[in-house]
Amino acid sequence: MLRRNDTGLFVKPAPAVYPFQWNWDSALAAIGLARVDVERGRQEVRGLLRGQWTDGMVPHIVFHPTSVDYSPGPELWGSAGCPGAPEILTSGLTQPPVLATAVRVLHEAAPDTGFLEEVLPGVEAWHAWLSRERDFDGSGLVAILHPWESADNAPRFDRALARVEPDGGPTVARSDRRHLASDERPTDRDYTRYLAIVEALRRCAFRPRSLAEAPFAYVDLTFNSVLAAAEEDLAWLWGELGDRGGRATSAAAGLREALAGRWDEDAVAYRELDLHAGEEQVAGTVGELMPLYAGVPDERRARRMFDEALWAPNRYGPSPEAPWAVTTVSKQSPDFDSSRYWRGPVWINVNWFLIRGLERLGLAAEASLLQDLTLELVSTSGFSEYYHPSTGAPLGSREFSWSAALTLDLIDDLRP
Ligand code: 9WN
Repeated sequence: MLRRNDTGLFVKPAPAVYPFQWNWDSALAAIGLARVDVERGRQEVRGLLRGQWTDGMVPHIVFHPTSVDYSPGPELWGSAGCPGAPEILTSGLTQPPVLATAVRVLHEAAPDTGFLEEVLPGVEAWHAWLSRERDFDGSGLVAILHPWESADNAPRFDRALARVEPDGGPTVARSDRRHLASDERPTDRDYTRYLAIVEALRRCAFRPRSLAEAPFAYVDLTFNSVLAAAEEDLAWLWGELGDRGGRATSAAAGLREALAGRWDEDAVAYRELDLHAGEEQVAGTVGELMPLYAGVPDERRARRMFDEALWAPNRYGPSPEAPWAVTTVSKQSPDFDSSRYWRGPVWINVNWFLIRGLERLGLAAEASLLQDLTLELVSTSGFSEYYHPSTGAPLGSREFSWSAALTLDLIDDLRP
């Protein structure tokens, strides 16, 4: 299936809906490719870095020249008119930085210091850009400036998004509508605001000097946890080249400490922050458990998070009515929706992050429970974009690359 989605230049996230190179999709694809074709995995990393801007940002979409019908496409971004953009057209946003982790997995599968010399400076520049450009409140945590920089349609963004003035954005056709059921996708109401944010950011060439130029700014814990783990992996990779990786090592420690400070004892979760509202919140989405992936809680706290949140039947865990876990939104939340995108369905990448987190924190039995359930889900319903938590039915696009790639990674653990 990954081979079918392979254009030769990059692996498409899905056959028709997402025909270009997306950032974290590619990194997650490379993690799976490390199990079957390391050189092809390295190509994925190289392809993504072709889209890097001179200031370090690795964009969320690289529009490799292919003749496909996708909207909103490169014209929405106008990257060619932005200082520091590469020749190849890209979006002006970024996505959770899984790339360093992918490079580490590739290197562990087949060490190649030449490849590290080639790609580490780019990864380093991206991470440095994130802390330089996106730490708006000096907390050590970075902000996303658009829901597309994380789990875009998650209810945790609703309030911040509602504040965005929907007028002024361009009107574009949505090609997703031609391929997917509309009740599994973001509404037009949300989409209009997504476009309005792009329009506002485009006015400053996607480099707001202050929050006043960014209509949406959110300290998302999925993004920050992925970054914390990636900084640690980057420091390890520099070590393979005999370098101390000083910036990455201290960034990883700083991020972990800042994430730890977001712990909410009553909610048994970590708090996120809508920077324009200035209020930390627990909104009942799985992102609040993601510091597990970065090894933030100690074993005792991680166990509590597992028992009282992640595996709790009334929150994210399996229940008689919804046996497939983990849900992306707590079942207690009024926003829980079994079919719509990031608003409840089960996603394989989320499960994979949590499995790897539980393992690193010493919760091997708990990690296995989630791993078994995840593998059962893909064997029952195939490699879909997401899944209905009650029926396990495939939702969104079929033949979704990261679902297949991460399955390859998970089944590799089962080899004797
Ligand atoms: C917009 C490609 C991407 C993923 C995102 C997911 C979705 C696009 C969309 O698809 O985003 O970038 O059309 O909604 O939310 O996580 O990287 O698979």
